[in-house]
Amino acid sequence: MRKALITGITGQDGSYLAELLVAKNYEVHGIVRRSSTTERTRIEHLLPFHPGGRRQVFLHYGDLANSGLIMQLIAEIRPDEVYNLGAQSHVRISFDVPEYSCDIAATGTLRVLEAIRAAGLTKKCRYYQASSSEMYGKVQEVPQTEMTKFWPRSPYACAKAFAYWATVNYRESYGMHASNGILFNHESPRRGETFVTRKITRAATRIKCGLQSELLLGNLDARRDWGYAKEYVEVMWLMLQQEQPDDFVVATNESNSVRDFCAEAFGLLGLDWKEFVRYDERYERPAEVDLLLGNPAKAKRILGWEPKVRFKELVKLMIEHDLKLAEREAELAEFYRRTGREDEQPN
Ligand code: NAP
Ligand code: G4F
Repeated sequence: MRKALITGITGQDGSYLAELLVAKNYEVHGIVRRSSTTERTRIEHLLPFHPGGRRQVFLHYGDLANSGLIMQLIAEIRPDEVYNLGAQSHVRISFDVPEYSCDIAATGTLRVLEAIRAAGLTKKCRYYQASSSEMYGKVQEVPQTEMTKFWPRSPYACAKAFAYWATVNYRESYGMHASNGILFNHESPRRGETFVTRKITRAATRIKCGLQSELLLGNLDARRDWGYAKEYVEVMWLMLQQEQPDDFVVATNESNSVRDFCAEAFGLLGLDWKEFVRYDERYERPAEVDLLLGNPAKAKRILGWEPKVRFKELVKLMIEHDLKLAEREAELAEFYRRTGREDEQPN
């Protein structure tokens, strides 16, 4: 049984990747942070205590800020594959907490790479780095490929550029099988609710169910290459199965604006987005990434991977999921209203 270690296992991508590796019969280890709630909604169904869960998934307390623990865990687990997905991954928030964002995404990456080296695993352990299209920032060519120059526009993107080059450096210096997946935006019903796509699908469906009256957004002109997260984690695994480590753009080669996303999402519910969306400058960023469009030709040629779920289908699957969620919320709110117990309604 091959062993994989995932940092960021509780996140959107970590949860899909854990599912994929469990299905491939890996022993999956994940690093989790202590928090005041023990809810791990995205991965609960995979844990041993869950009916139908597996004894294949093991969680360990740790933090990418804590090099001693990272070293200890990697030395103990001796994984065949490490997927480094942990990060403060919100670009807007990285302007508020720049030092922390860089500590986790940049130095955290170095901590993991060093831990693999210190454990004497450079020849045994394969490494995947969650690099980001945000590194292209003020884009120097359209579409972006593996050869396009980076021009990062946020503390998050600067940190990811460092992590990208650290990964290349460990490959070149120590012969490690270390690869970068330069993933363009990928979304799903598991996407965090403050990223723009999920913010829109949650709001549109809650508005449809009478739970919310408006949606506050920042820049509607920004264009992103949005794909489906569940498909994107397959590439992470494929990259580590290659004989040679390498870096790959993972994208759909289709770009839409935030405005397009609003129109599609509200339209699916029979609503006109212009009636509900209001501008709020708090959601603007000090420096914006205006346009991302990725060319995944190399991933297709070498890994045989290409995206299947396109923009409209992605919006639809997120809307369908969030509509069920909003309908349940509306039923619950109605129950508490009917029974005169509004104050007791759980958050
Ligand atoms: P996400 O949902 O925000 O998940 C981030 C994960 O990192 C969570 O499990 C989080 O744990 C963990 N984490 C945060 N700080 C940590 C720390 N100090 N120590 C250990 N773990 C920590 O992000 P995602 O969308 O799944 O993305 C996964 C990775 O791909 C990230 O590195 C992201 O930057 C990168 N990426 C994402 C996209 C995208 O479009 N989704 C595109 C390109 C690259 P908690 O649950 O405890 O917060
Ligand atoms: O959904 P977003 O917050 O994603 P962003 O900044 O592109 O970052 C995501 O994708 C990256 C890959 O390129 C990842 F590396 C990163 O970890 C993350 O997963 O914002 C998308 C666009 C931006 O241009 C933003 O200015 O939407 C615009 N936007 C407009 N109003 C908004 C809002 N973004 C958010 N989060 N909230 C708004 O109200």
